[in-house]
Amino acid sequence: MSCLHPDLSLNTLEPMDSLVLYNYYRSSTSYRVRIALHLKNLPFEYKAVHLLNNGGEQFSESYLKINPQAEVPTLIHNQKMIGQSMAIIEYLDEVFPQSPLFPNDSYKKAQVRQFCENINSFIHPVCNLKVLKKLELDCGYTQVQKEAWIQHWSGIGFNTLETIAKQTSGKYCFADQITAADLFLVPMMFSAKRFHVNLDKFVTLNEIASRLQSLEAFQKAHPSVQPDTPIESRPQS
Ligand SMILES: N[C@@H](CCC(=O)N[C@@H](CS)C(=O)NCC(=O)O)C(=O)O
Repeated sequence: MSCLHPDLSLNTLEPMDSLVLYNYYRSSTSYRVRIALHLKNLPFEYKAVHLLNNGGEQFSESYLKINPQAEVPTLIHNQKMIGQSMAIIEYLDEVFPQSPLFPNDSYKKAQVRQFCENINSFIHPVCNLKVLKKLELDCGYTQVQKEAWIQHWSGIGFNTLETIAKQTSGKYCFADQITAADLFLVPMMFSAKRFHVNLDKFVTLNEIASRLQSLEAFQKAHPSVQPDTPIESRPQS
């Protein structure tokens, strides 16, 4: 592991054909990309960006040159930098077509994107660290109030996902093919549980998630086993 220091130099970019992922162990958007990389069997260098240490390493001058939005993940492939997990996943899928993450059929592909966007544009943003910080600093929200906020918005979002998945799922979100929808679902459920969102009533989503979590790529990408996972968040032996 190379842990990112606020003074990270851009001169440390990797040689051609290497993949470098700037990410954080429990970031759900990072987790999505890690699953894609493992499903496609692509080795990558793990660069940890600690979202809390030193005021948040995502705000360091050197990281902002990589990702001006001050967010993880960022993928670097052949010195090309890509932010936004959806853009990264689509890029990986085009450049490394093994284990495709989107159906060929245009309508089915749109349905998978629709599912992903329900997470990417609706559930995830309201749970994001910077939104929670703002609620705390400007509105005096306590941890309990922040969780109530997340539970409210996530509840609406997961209801939509459950309704869709009831119609489209087989073993996974869309029939029996692992798609980007599955890569977005499992990390979002992981994050929701961190904030004590009760997901019990989403029976279809839970069944899909438990099938996915038994797969090696999902296990390797899990936040509990990353190089920067703190000891207290690792599995107890
Ligand atoms: N839509 C973006 C969201 C990225 C994002 O919000 N990442 C979070 C971690 S999950 C982050 O870096 N937050 C930093 C902050 O809020 O300061 C993506 O899919 O990549």
